Amino acid sequence: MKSAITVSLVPEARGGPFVYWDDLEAAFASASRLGFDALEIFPATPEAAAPAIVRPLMEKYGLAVAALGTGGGWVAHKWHFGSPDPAIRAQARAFVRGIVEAAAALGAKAIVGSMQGKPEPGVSRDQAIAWLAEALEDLGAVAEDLGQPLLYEPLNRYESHLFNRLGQTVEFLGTLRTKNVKVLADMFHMNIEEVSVPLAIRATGRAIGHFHFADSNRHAIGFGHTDVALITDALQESGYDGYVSGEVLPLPDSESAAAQTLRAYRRYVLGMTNDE
Ligand code: LER
Ligand code: MN
Repeated sequence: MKSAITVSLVPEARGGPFVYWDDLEAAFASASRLGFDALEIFPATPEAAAPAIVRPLMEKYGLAVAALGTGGGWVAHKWHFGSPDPAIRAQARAFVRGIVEAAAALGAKAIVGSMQGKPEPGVSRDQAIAWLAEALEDLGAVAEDLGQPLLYEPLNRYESHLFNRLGQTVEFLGTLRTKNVKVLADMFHMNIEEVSVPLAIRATGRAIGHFHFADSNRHAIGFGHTDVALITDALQESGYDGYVSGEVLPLPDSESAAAQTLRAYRRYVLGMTNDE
């Protein structure tokens, strides 16, 4: 596995669970100094994560990019796949496609989280799921042509009326023709929704394509009450070999949340003791 840490470049996302904010180069510099393998970037537009901007920073600081989030389309424009307005659904799809292309150019995956669909008057859950499926068929195939899986993230009940648990998500993804959409398992959402987080991880196994590392209160791992070892053991045993990415609140401050995330990653994922 490899370590990653999040940076948001979207002013409208303020208050959200991102460790670094606003300044991409400062995030690269801090994550590199602390010893992370990669950054996960939440850009406002595909252009903000263009290779001409991001590649030189990857080279200068020796970091990879794990993933790009697409939620900027929701927080900045209120676009999503479940809108009754076909023009908004088309905008949502074009935005995510742009991020899929920018991500692939960086060797990274794109994440469909809040763009998946919000409740709308007159739109049934079945209809919203059908539109989500259409979008994932299209975007999963686009990502496949570019050599990357697409990530789909089940969210907790307060953020999504579609799929809240890993098991439901795997079942839904199994109905798609594309086999290129993988599950993003986020410890914060799982803590709210799963009967057992370790069992959900074991049952999902190889379908997990990305992992958000957060404690029960969405602070850095170790700052809440999660029994972390049970979860990281399940992840190891499921054969997961991707990024473990700190998507947490910047508390008490960005640098401390990042440093704590890396300490926890080294202890629980790499099995290192304090003096190594
Ligand atoms: C995005 O990865 C996520 O987990 C959402 O809850 C952010 O609001
Ligand atoms: Mn997440």
